[in-house]
Amino acid sequence: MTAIEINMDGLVGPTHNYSGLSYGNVASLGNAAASSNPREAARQGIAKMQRMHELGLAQSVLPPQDRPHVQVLRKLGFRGTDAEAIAEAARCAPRLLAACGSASAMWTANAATVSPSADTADGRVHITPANLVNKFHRSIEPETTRRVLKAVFPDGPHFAHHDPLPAVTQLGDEGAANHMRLCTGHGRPGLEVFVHGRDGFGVRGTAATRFPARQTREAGEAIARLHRLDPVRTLFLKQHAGAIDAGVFHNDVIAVANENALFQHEYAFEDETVLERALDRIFGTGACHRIVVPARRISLQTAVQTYLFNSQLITMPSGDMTLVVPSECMQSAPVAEYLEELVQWDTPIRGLEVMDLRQSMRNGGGPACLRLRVVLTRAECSAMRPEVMYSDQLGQRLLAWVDRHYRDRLLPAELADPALSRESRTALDELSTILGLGSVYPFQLE
Ligand code: SUG
Repeated sequence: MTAIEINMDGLVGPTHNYSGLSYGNVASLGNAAASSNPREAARQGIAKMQRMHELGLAQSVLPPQDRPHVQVLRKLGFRGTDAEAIAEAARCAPRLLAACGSASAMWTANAATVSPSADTADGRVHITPANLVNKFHRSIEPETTRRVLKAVFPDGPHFAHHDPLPAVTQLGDEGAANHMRLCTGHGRPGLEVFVHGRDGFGVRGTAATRFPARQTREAGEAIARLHRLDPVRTLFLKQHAGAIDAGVFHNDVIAVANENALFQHEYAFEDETVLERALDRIFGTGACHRIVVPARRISLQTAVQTYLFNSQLITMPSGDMTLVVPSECMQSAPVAEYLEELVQWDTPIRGLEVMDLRQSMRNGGGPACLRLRVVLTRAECSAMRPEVMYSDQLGQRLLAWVDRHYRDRLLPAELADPALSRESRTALDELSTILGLGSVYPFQLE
């Protein structure tokens, strides 16, 4: 069966700000309290979508979520009108307001895990929104994510939607950021690799001591069962503890796979041999290209600073692969030199694209964080909501929409401004019509 990969990028939301909410994410901590520019952030994201579209790739858009999340503030005891609940939270619990105000849903690599129909026993695309329990500000995303994904991919003969896993730390799930798929063509059965930082139950845990490991082995195992994956073509790999302590809070900060290529750091995984053996067994020796960057060329610290491995690895219409890197990579001499050599070597990676995503990068979100990959056959493509597919025309509409509704400066303290919530809701109401999604936000459903 032939199939294509669609990159679904999250639009940056109107409350994009730097609140230092993600312990273990070096950029988020380092930029805490800095001033952000939501308009520029959204424009940078749209520029990436436009470039992918120009390169001939299938690109689509996922909407931001409504923030501050007033319904969650109410669950935490803040009362009165929306403006009163926000004002009370700002006064007595500003950290809770910051968490409820984060635009973190833009990193759609964490929205869900998606298994293509070629890998599942019932021949449907299986989708499980991530519970994101490790960080409170992210744990409030799955409900709306689920509604949006159901609006885009209607439940039925083509798509199977699952509930997020139970929201407990033993089943911590961060979605596709810890999921890789290797295959010899998007439409052929692949090897699905679930990467975890720790065991949820039992004593094995993780050896990482500085930063928390977000994803558990049990979460990956549950998703593999729900998605009805073939156990022979499913692998559970443990992250290298040293990488987590260096700030690799998701596997996609240290490895990226596309079709038969895997680009990774030497210290991405605890045990390389199990991966090597699985690739040889399933695809035949040498069919998959594993490009392993040694620490003596690029240290873990430089990998985290530049987000080299949070690049998107894409197959171009020509069949060659291109690495879409954040501009920070070109500002680091060892990384820029490595990339210059890489495209000359005999690997599938032949081209480079450099993206300026600095607004998102300052919160630890690079090119790969901003997109959820969905592999679909032609029939599955026709069953999805067409309005979310990116086109030049949609890009122009989105830019005009951003310019109309977004601020060009935001400090975390300004999340207390009740006007921000009103502006955001007006913008999102309009966007849900542009994207043909119907009512997906709590404020539209009340
Ligand atoms: O979960 N940052 C996000 C970045 C997610 C990146 N995604 C992937 N690697 N796939 C996180 O840590 C920071 C928000 C703040 O501090 O205001 C934040 O949530």
